Amino acid sequence: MSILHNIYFHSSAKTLDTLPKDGLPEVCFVGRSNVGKSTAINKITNKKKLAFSSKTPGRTRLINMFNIVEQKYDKTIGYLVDLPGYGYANLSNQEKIDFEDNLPKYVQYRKSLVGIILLIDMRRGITSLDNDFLHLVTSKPIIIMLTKADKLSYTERVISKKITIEKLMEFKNVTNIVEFSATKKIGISDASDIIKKLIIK
Ligand SMILES: Nc1nc2c(ncn2[C@@H]2O[C@H](COP(=O)(O)OP(=O)(O)OP(=O)(O)O)[C@@H](O)[C@H]2O)c(=O)[nH]1
Ligand SMILES: [Mg+2]
Repeated sequence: MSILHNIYFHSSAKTLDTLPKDGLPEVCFVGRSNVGKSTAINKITNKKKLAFSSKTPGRTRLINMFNIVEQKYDKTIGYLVDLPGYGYANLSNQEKIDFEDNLPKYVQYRKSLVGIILLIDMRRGITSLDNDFLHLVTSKPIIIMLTKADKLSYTERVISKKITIEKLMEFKNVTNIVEFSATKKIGISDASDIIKKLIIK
């Protein structure tokens, strides 16, 4: 069994000061609203409803932490973190302020953040918000997960991946690009291996 399967809901935070103390390594999932962050967490951890996903954008509103437990010693060894998506228009003003303030701070200053999974809808490619995000975070490893690969034909996937790779050349901290499909189970083990290596250094 993958160590990422032994995972539990730990806590939800609205603001950064209510997150658990900086400590054990954590890997977060970021990207546009509806891109598939919560779904990817469920697939990678082999759970149905660990993170809540939804057809409607804006499902995840809080910073949700899930703790990975090392079975032998029954000890938490790290966290996966599900974040609200960016680009969701229907947030209240306060939520917008909270999020626009929190996300940059979290990804730039959270010391225990050892890696960022940036999810990009393979049909859309890198959007301007994704581009802004990539320019913001230059000091942490970023893994690109190209989601909803099942919605494209083989040829479309090849083209989309090629364009994305070209656009990512300038970002030296992008370490991997993984095609992913929750429905067709593409890329789950590749993504899991990368995350495991980040958590267990
Ligand atoms: N076809 C297909 N649908 C997917 C895939 N991944 C996610 N979805 C669907 O996309 C929708 C959004 O998924 P979520 O996981 O809730 O997206 P999210 O990025 O967490 O969204 P927010 O919490 O709003 O930021 C749901 O209807 C999922 O079932 C995939 O790989 N293929
Ligand atoms: Mg979500």
